[in-house]
Amino acid sequence: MTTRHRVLQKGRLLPGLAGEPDPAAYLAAQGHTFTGLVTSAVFGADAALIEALPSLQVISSFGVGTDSLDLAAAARRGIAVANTPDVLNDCVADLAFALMLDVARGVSAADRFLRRGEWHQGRFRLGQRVSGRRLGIVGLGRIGRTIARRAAGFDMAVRYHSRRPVDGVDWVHEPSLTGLAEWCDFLVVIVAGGAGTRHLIDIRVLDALGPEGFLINVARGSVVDEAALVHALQTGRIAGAGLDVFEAEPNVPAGLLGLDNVVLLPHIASGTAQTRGAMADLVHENLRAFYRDGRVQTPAS
Ligand code: NAP
Ligand code: 8YV
Repeated sequence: MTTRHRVLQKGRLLPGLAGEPDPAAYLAAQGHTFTGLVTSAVFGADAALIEALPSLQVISSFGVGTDSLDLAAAARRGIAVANTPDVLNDCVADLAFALMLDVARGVSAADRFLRRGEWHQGRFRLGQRVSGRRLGIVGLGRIGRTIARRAAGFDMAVRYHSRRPVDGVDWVHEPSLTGLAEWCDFLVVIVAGGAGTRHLIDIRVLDALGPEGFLINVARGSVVDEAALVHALQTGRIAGAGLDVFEAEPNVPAGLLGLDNVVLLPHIASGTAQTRGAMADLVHENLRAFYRDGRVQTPAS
């Protein structure tokens, strides 16, 4: 006999909880009927939602970041939690390089210059070289290592900072984050978000990066002290920034919008048809594995 499972989608992957006119009333009436929850790194699953689903057994999240999932609340109830690691490494790493090249060479700024007709009045300003420069990576996890491998193709010297040196890699571990920022030309942030990394990139790190250094953030907005960053960019304390993520998405500080030394993207690092398709497949596979074997394929930790 086959068992039917009811799976609630937190966000609008297909019509889901977000499409309900009164989500709270819907959960009060129907919450007990769901054994699974599909959500995403952006939509998350907080303790209140988990509590509103008393029969919940499995959460399958679209995305690798777990900062928006209350893992402790899920663990207390013995709920299995899955995310989608690895399948997005390449596209996130590609976008880190897109931001590096764009902000240093002024790709978006030059495009705006041309469209404004300013080429008729003179040449676009000189950019900064990317290849052959120094790349500092904050967080040498799955995506950080993929970024480091890409750097070989650009003849870049690579060092990284994480709480512990990573076994089996040749890149130099820098135990001090400000030391890494002082050393590098491009500081790429790709650590996990959440309380443990909140404002890891603060004014001290930005000052260590200095007026010739570029900050790239493809991790989480919470990792960077955004007010300090805006000030550093406005006053030339760093050269520029490429940002895919912000502290209060989709709100972007007004102070950034008028600056030509920043490239601003709406959280698109994993956003290719191929990668989002692979992430969706893994969300589905995690649910199937759980309902079939009682275990998800890629548990979130
Ligand atoms: P991962 O394999 O878990 O790597 C995370 C790295 O962060 C680890 O190397 C860890 O090393 C380091 N880290 C954690 N806390 C740290 C701290 N306090 N100081 C320094 N390093 C710290 O994760 P991943 O798959 O590479 O993904 C990384 C993050 O990227 C995700 O959590 C997500 O938030 C973000 N992301 C963003 C997008 C986007 O669309 N922009 C897409 C995918 C992922 P130690 O534990 O040794 O310190
Ligand atoms: C996605 C992400 O943008 O994987 C993550 O942690 O932030 C991104 O891949 C997100 O999951 C899509 O909702």
